[in-house]
Amino acid sequence: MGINLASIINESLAVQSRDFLKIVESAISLLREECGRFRRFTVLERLVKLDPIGEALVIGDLHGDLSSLRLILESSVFLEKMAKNADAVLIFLGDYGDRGAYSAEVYYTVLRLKLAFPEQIMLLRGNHEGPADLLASPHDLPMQFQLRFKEHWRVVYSKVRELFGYLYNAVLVEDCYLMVHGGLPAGIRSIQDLALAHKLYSEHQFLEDLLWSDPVDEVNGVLYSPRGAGKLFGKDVTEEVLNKMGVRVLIRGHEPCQEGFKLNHDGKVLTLFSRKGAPYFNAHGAYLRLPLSEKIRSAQQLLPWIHKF
Ligand SMILES: [Mn+2]
Repeated sequence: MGINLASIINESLAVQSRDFLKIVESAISLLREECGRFRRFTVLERLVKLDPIGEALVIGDLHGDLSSLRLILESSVFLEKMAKNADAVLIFLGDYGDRGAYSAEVYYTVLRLKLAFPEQIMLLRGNHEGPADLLASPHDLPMQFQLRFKEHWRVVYSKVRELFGYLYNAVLVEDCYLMVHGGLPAGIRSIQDLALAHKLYSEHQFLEDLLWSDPVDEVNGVLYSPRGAGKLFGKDVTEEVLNKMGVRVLIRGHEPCQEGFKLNHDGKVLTLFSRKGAPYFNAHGAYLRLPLSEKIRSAQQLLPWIHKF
């Protein structure tokens, strides 16, 4: 028995506030209880430590682009693989809503999938899912919900805002990868800091940097970010943080790329952007099919597993 993506997407297009709310509430309960050891991963606060076994499909920013989400899941035939194989996991790098017209539908579809495959899906937190004083702007989710759910939009929106607090700060695959939405905080001390970034939030900028920062080449240290939050971080920061976390490559989303992906810091950083269309002008979106047991030393070696569309 598999899962029918087409019918979930049809549900997402027709869903009314009551059923939407139920899905968000169920996802919150699930994520709230998600701690300790699962079949293929360990959850430590808001960090997932994923076993280096099997395969991961990694999807970057979606920003309300339901048709790219559909295309990725259909062309990869990955849900079918997940139904047959518990070692197949699906990782979203965050930024599900805002910008694109189908934010509610993307949230609905992603959360329905999480509920269908609780132990095979990891949902990272993006800067569009940040805490109240660190939320991306323009944040048009409330407007989209007003159009979509009419007088019920406030209760739906506040439940989705509650959900944001349960999304993950990072996914770590020992010896190989760190996955976050934005970037690396200079000065982060330990894996514990990654796991607790949302709670250390008032004392440290770790969460802000994880959600907002961008890598820049030919620079050392950190620079002011034109985004107004997070920083631009250099190769030395990447090397230091990756060493401290015991991994080789950072996989992150957050930045639109013309080809759907890009490399920085001599192959230590891979960016994936998985949506197309206005207001961005990237020619392609991309996703990654990651063989988790391969001992990858550089993102250059991941190029054969990147799929452009
Ligand atoms: Mn972002």
